[in-house]
Amino acid sequence: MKIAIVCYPTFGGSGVVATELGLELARQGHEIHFITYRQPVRLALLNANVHYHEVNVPEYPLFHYQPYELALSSKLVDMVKLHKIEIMHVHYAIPHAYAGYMAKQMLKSEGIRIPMVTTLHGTDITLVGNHPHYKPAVSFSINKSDVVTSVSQSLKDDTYKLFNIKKEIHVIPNFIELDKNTNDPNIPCHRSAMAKSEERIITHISNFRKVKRIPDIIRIFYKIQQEIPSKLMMVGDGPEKEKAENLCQELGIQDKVIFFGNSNEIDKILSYTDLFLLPSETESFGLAALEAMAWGVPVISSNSGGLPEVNFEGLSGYLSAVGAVDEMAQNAIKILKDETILSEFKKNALQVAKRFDIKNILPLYVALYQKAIKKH
Ligand code: GMT
Repeated sequence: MKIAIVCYPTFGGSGVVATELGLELARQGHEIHFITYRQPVRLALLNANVHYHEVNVPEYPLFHYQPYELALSSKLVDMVKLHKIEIMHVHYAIPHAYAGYMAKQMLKSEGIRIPMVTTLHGTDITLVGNHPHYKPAVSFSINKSDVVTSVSQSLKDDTYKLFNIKKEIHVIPNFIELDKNTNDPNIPCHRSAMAKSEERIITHISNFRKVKRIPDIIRIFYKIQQEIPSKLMMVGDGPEKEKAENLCQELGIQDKVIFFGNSNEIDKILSYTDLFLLPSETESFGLAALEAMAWGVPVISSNSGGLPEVNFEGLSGYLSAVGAVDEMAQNAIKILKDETILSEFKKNALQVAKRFDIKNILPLYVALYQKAIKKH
């Protein structure tokens, strides 16, 4: 199949999922065209099956807001015609599903019919899309998609609750490529540079937005390090980072917390991590937690949104109510203080992650693509 993938090219989970999906489809022989405003961060190499088309939005002083949707829909029309693309898969409803629908209409007027798959990722529904300024456009473009998928049952339920959706929503969970973690001999372990051998390593990775409850992470770690020699790796960047750095100073733990900023070395960091923290206010799935589990890292998370579909209580880690910092710290200590318990959790985290192997998930998307193309 010739497939256009529209996504955000940033470090966010939706862009990562879209990129990894496209790369795996390309490995299976499909022709993939990524269409976005910058080369996606996880897209290192382009080849005969992997193409990237940049959406350019010319700056024009008349416009207070530059019209990205317009440029994206025009680019989609041009690329579909040029490369004879058979299906569009847009990740994140805003504004991708809207631009995709416009592209479909323009192509239809030229006699070209192409189906559109929209994957809902979370914040496009629960935080941003639900805002009255966007809601009618988001509802409309979801209802006009040929196929709609969501990354968890929880997000599916939220979508039906928050919008007037008439379409069936297919739940296709996010995935990880497990082979990469076990087979890559080129990942050197720099554990010794980060922590002493007797110290446990605890990690958080996110875009440091409010929804991630960054201060909770610092406070959980504060309690852990009082009982267990440990270091905290804070990976990512965003509006809450400075506040977190200040809180570490305030609590006197600045020497035990390393702020990495955005990193392309997630695999290296996870390879020596002992515990992952994700106490988010809401999380449609929690891809970062799954990526940690794929490295055999247990997870302490909140129990909100789709997290219980990924992190299994008492097996891959523990889940607590949002904001239950004390309980989360106690559970973390329970896992970390005993070598046997820790290695059992590590083993189980990897076992749970295996359920989300890309090899199991990819056929679900392929089947939906084939059905949609056939129907058109
Ligand atoms: O977590 C974020 O803020 C980024 C956001 C995104 O759109 O990239 O992540 C969402 O999509 C990810 C991939 O499907 C999910 O794993 C995240 O749980 C989801 N974030 C939220 O629901 C807050």
